[in-house]
Parts: sequence; C-alpha cells; structure tokens
Amino acid sequence: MTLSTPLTSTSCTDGPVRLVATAPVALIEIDNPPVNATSQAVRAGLLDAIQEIERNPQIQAAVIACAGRTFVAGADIREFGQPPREPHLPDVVNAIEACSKPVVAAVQGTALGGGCEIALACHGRVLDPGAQFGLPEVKLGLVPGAGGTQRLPRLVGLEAAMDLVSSGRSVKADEALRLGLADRISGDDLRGDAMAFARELVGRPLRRLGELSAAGMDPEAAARKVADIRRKARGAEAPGRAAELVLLAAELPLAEGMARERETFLELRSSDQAAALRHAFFAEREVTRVPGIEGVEPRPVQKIGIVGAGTMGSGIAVAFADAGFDVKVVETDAQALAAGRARIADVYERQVASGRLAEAVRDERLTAVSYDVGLAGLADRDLVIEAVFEDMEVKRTLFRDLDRIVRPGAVLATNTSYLDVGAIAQATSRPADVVGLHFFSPANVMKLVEIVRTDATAADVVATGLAVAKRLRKIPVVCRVCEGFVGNRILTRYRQQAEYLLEEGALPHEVDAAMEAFGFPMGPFAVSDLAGLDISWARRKRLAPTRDPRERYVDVADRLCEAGRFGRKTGAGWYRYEGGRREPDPFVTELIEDASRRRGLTRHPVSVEEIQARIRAAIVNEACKILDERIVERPLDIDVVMMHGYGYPAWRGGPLFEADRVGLKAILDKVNERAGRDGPGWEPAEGLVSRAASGGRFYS
Ligand code: 3H9
Repeated sequence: MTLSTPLTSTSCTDGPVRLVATAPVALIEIDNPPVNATSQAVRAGLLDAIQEIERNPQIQAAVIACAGRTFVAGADIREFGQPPREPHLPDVVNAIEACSKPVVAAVQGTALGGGCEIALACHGRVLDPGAQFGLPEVKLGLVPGAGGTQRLPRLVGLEAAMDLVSSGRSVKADEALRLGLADRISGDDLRGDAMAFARELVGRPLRRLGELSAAGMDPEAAARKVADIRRKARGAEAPGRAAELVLLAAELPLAEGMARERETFLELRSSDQAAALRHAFFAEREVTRVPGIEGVEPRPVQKIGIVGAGTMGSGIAVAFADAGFDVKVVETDAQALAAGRARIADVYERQVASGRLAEAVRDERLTAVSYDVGLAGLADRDLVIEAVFEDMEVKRTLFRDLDRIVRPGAVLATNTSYLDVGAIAQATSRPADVVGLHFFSPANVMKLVEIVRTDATAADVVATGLAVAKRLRKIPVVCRVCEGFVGNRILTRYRQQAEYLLEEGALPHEVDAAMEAFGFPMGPFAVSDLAGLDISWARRKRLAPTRDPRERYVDVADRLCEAGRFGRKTGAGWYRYEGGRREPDPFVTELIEDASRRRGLTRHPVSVEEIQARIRAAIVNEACKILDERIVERPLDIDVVMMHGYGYPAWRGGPLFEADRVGLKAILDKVNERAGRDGPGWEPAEGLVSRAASGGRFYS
C-alpha cells in the first residue's frame, strides 16, 4: 500500500485493518466483511494502528471508520466457542481511549456490542443519520465484555444504561444524539465530517469516558430496577447480571469495573444459555437457506392482493405496506371493507400516538393500501394472499375464483393455519403457483412465517415466499403439509398434555405458572384465553368425526365454550377477568374436577418439575415426528418456529437444541411413561427412539 504521507512504520497496513495516513488526521479503516466483526485479526490490526498513531509525529488525530455497509457489529460470534486469543478487545479499547491524540469514530450502519464499545472508547463519535448504536450482548446470553457496562453509564447515566444494556435495544442516531452517545450527526460525508471533528479536537483536552464518574442511584430504586429486569427476563441470566455491572460504574474506577465485567463475560460465554442463544442466532439465518431452493430465482413481486380484512388480513396488509409493497385489500361487501380499512388505520394511529411513527410516514403507508369490493381488482396482482374464514369449502371456492381472475404467473397464497394447502391448490388449474404463507397474529409484529409447500408447489414459488419474507424482515420456515404444519401441530400436543395435567390434579393457573417459570411469556391457558377459545373449538368440531375413539380427550374446553366463555374477549374463559387481571375461577375448577371424576382419576398435586417435564417431552416427541415425516428438513426449522412463533425461550435454544442438552434418553423415558396412559398419538417418535438408543443427537 502506498501512503500519501510516509509513516515511520507500515506494520499496521496488512490484514483487515488499514491505516491511511493523510496528515494531520489518519484514517483507520476496518474492512472485515460481512459486518466488520472484531476477529482476532481486527483486534491486532486496530492495536497496531493505534500504536502507530501514538508513535508517528506527523499524525495528530485519527478517525476509525469501516468499509462496507456497517460499522463494527460486534465481536466475532463464531470465535465464542473457542478459547479467547490475544489481543483481547478490552485491551484494544483501553488503548484507543488512552491515546494521547484525538480518535473519533465515524459510524454508519450498526455499531453493536464490541463496535459500540470501540466507539465509546473514542474521544468523539460522529454518526451517519441512519446509524444505530447498541449493546445487544444479552441477546447472546452475554454481558458486554469490553467496557460497555462501565463507559455507557458514565455517559448516559445509570438508569438509561441499565435499560439499554439489559434489553439489548439499539438506539437510532437522533436518540443517540439526545442521550449524548453521539457528538454529531453527519451530513452526506461521514468520513469528511469525522475528520473535521477530529481536527477540531487537536490540542483540546480529550474526553475519556473512563475518567468520568457515573452519578450514583438510590440503592433501593436500583435494587427494584434490577429485580424488575430479572422478572422480565423470564429465566434469562444475562440481563440481570448486566444491570448489576452497570451499577458498579458509580462505585468502582474503570479498571476495576472492567475487571468484574470481563469475569462475568467469560463466565457467561461458556454457559448453556449463551450456547443456546448463539444457536438461535445462527439458526435464524440458516433457516432461510433451504436445500433445493438456494439459487432458484424468485418471481418478481410488488403488487400484493389480500382477500379478507379481518384481524389477520389487516395485519398482513400493514406488514406489506410497511415494507414498501403496493397493497390492495378486498372484501365481500362495503361494510366489511370499511371495517378493515378502519382496522388498518387504527394500527397506524396507535403507532403515531405512541411516538413510534411519524405522521408523514403513516400517511405514506396508508396511501400504499387501496381497497376494493369483490375479487375483480386482483387481476394484476403478483401475489394474492387469502385470509378468509378457516373453512375448506370457503377457501376452495375462493381459489377457484382467484384462478379465473388473477393473471397467469402470479403466486396464490393461503394463510390457513391448519387446512390442507394441497387440497386448496387442487381447486385451481395451477397448483404449482399455490403456497401456504402462514403469518402469526399480529401479522405486522410477529416475525415468523411458515411457508407451506405442497408436492405441486414450484421451486420458484417457494423462493418467492422466502424473498418476500426477507423484504418483510420476517423469519421464514419452509415446511410441507400436515394438520397444523409445524407450530400449531406441536401446540396441539402441548395443549393436550396441559389438559391431561388438569384432569390429573393441576389447575390452569398452576400449569401456566409452571410454563411461565420455564420461560414462556404466557402459559397455555392464558394464551388460549387471549387467542379466543372459539377458534380451536371450531377446529375440534371439524375433526370430531375422524377422532380416534381411543384418544384421551378432555372436554373441559368444549364445556367452557358451550357456556359462552370464549376467553378474554367475553370476560371469561379458563380464567375470569377483572380489570384486565386473570383470576382463577371456581366454575372452571368444578368443570375440571368433574372431568377427573368422569375419567375415574383421583386428583393429586402435580409438581412444577413434572408439569415442565411432561410438556417438554410432548413437544419434543411431536417435533421429532415432524422431522421423521420430513415435514421440515432440519431440526433448526422446528427450533426457529417454536422460538419465534410460540414463545419457546430463546435462552433454551428451542425444544430440539434443548433436548440434546437435557439428554434424549431422559426425554424418551418420559414419553414412554406417558405413552401407555395417554393413548394413540402419544407413541414415541421413531427418530427419538433411534437417537436415544445410539447416543445420537439432533445437532451434531
Ligand atoms: C460482543 O460484541 C461482545 C463484546 O461486548 C465483547 C467482546 C470481548 N459475528 O444478520 P445478517 C454474520 S457480542 C460473526 O444476516 P443483517 C451473520 O451470521 C456481539 N458473524 O445481516 C451473517 O452471516 P451469513 C454483539 C456475524 O444486515 C452475516 O453476518 N453483536 C456477526 O440483517 C450477515 O448478517 C451482535 O450481537 C458477528 N457479530 O444484520 C450483532 N454478525 O451470511 C449481531 C453478523 O453467513 N449481528 N454476522 O448468514 C446483527 O445483529 C446483524 O447481523 C446486523 C446485520 C444488524 C449487524
């Protein structure tokens, strides 16, 4: 490399860190695609560069910038499974802060984790208007490990730092400026602006965050806050530990605080939770790489048609409008259409009212959605998604009509959550163009989409589903057809086992408390009440004629529905609701006790461990059957569905990742113990039996 001003040493010009010395301000450029993670080579290069800045008399200041689309997005997660290698990031950031010449960070994209810590060690930060700042380590089961918990509170105060560090939330450039995280927001020349700022700092006293002290906090308020963070973390270890470390910034000098931070970082790095969350991170990305679909060109999609403007259809419309698609929503009559339009407007109003969306953006999104009565207006659409009543005949009739109306080559999708997508596709003359796109409610918020392919679905239609999901910033999981696909099929087993526990002696609030302690945001009965009991009642009635008479069937939910108790929306379901709070209800207890009597069971207390172990075994066994039947290709597809659609705690890594840790033999024993008692459908999955017998695992 040729330098415009000769340096006394060029040792730091190799590898992923380049030093471009244009006196008086040098540029240190990190170029480590895809996200400029601080691999060992980056750390070594940065340290060399800083030492060179310190040494070289022609350099008076420096800017740290990154090539590509983002500033440093953190430590290299792939190195976390290996022993740490020198130089360690804390030493690098300390060297940056200690530098006697001003060092300014020029931040574009995302400065996350170690990237944020590098920027905090600099003496100034200039942000691109689209930049984001954050310490997301807790999402990987870690605490920041290079001074983040110590420098951030010295800059923004203990309380704001505890919020940011324990949630892992990123802040955008304007909030970063408000909080003092950014010194300046750049115009259209980030590096030029950062260079100019660095030049201004030459000869001035440098602000080193490590030398400041953070103002203390009332100890009781601090303890309450930590307790609150732990409660919200639902079993995840890192958020509480991170919050406690932040508090040290008001008590200890930087070096001591950083030593404690490093100790905690290294401890958590080798924890089961961190391993599970790393698995979750990579699985979320791997899931989009579907064998047989990689490299297949998706069909171009810009014009979307949505049939049905109920809760689901409206949510889907909002998701597409948010992602810049041209959306047309249709309904059968003007009244239903007006209600749908109001629902969509309401979603945006609430976002504006809570300050999450600017009015101008709302207006832009609202104009992206047009409305029509009848199907005729869908003729020119590239992708039509139906979200109408969950009934096979209704859907088949609709698809017959869509087949007539929508242009050839368009993708026709159903949002069904249970029905046979193949049977729906057969109602058209173009089954290759038909796919299931199963969104989760609220569709504009929930990340998961199941892409359900039939035997006839064309590969480029599956590829289109994946490409559309990517544009929606959703997490797609490709699966094949079965009743309930991946998530709802497992959920059915989960709920059945929960109902068996009721018959044997537990009560809804006990099962819910046990599963919430497991880490689910809500237990199964609270979720039923929220979703509405009538939906699964309709499904049970549909399936009743084909139900195996030997199946253990608990009818308490049916009896609740017969009593008009459909959950929260009717003020009562598995619980009764007072002022929004759920309360156990003696009426429900009586129904359950009656069910136990009719089954001839003597009720007995059921421990939290037993509830958790039985439900976990039910989930893993059904998941394994889904794998055995090749409904999905890989265990990670199931883990991703359960974590992103059903609240399976990510710090457990999903049911199959966790099953490997718990031990398949122990899970199989539980399945076998229940199989004889719970009847057909509960036999152990072949894949579980064979793996347990051979010492195999779901993940090698
Ligand atoms: C940390 O920093 C600890 C420190 O406090 C202390 C240390 C002592 N490492 O997400 P994308 C890969 S903890 C390795 O699809 P996007 C990713 O796997 C870290 N690889 O792109 C993917 O690879 P592939 C704290 C990484 O534009 C590719 O990059 N930092 C890393 O949607 C593209 O990623 C974080 O937790 C990494 N750190 O989103 C940030 N990051 O193509 C984690 C990404 O083979 N990263 N990859 O599948 C993110 O949140 C997003 O990747 C980001 C870009 C927002 C940066």
